[in-house]
Amino acid sequence: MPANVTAEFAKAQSKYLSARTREEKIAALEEMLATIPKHKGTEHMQAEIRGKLAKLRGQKSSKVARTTITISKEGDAQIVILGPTQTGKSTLLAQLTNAKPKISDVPYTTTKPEVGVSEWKGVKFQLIEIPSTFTPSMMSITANADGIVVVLDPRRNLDEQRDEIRKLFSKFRIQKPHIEIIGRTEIDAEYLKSSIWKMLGLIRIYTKEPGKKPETKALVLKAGATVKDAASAIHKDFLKFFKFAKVWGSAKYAGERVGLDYKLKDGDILEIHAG
Ligand SMILES: Nc1nc2c(ncn2[C@@H]2O[C@H](COP(=O)(O)OP(=O)(O)OP(=O)(O)O)[C@@H](O)[C@H]2O)c(=O)[nH]1
Ligand SMILES: [Mg+2]
Repeated sequence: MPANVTAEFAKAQSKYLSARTREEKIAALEEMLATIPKHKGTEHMQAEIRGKLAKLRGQKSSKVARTTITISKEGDAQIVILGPTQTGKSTLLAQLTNAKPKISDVPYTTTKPEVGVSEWKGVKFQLIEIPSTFTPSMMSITANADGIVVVLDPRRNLDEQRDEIRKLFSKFRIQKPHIEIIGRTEIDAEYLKSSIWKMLGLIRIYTKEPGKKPETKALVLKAGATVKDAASAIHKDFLKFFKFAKVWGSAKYAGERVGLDYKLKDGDILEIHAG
């Protein structure tokens, strides 16, 4: 750096060094260019600043691509945990999954997505805590998820926080099933997992073979699915050679015989007879 720069230039340069977003960097570089003493000794540096500016400006068209992050799905559903900072999101993630996120009383402790998997009644949810800075890339994870758990702070006005979340969702065009919970309180894990499941609009079907116990791993289908949907999801031959099925749970009586059109309910046990 040339020794004879002005205080204004030095200030602009320090702004550039601490700039995080593309916009902040551009603004700081423009300021540097405006304040740099224009003489032979700074020509090289002026060119360097112009080069950086051109590069940053040129990135505009690819902005969408660069701000999208995808976390590959694991299990039956991908759920994002978000909310204002210090609401107990990491604590919740650690309570529900195998993840070991950093938990502390320092605001914005979580700075990258924290991922864990939770198993419940034969289904698996992938839970992702995103940082409360809500950057476009983090919000792109939310836009790709199957559902959202919004965690609010009991120490602050709840309606104010709901309003912030509503604005956030509208800014990033997030239209996903979501539930709200109040963080930093004792939350029953069973209750929470069943609420997450209900939010998703999916059903768990436990298939069984005649004379055997039901499978522990659930077959996951969309709400409203029929025996036909279940049969074709298991194996195409099941549908082809279908004779009848027996249902426990939603059926009028345990093990009632039903046909392909029978509408299954969450938690049903299903035995298909084919041959
Ligand atoms: N008393 C009490 N404290 C809690 C509870 N849950 C979280 N905390 C405390 O609240 C602080 C923040 O918890 P985190 O789980 O890190 O909160 P977070 O929402 O992930 O915070 P950031 O990642 O910083 O946004 C920590 O000091 C926790 O120990 C709770 O149920 N009861
Ligand atoms: Mg956290």
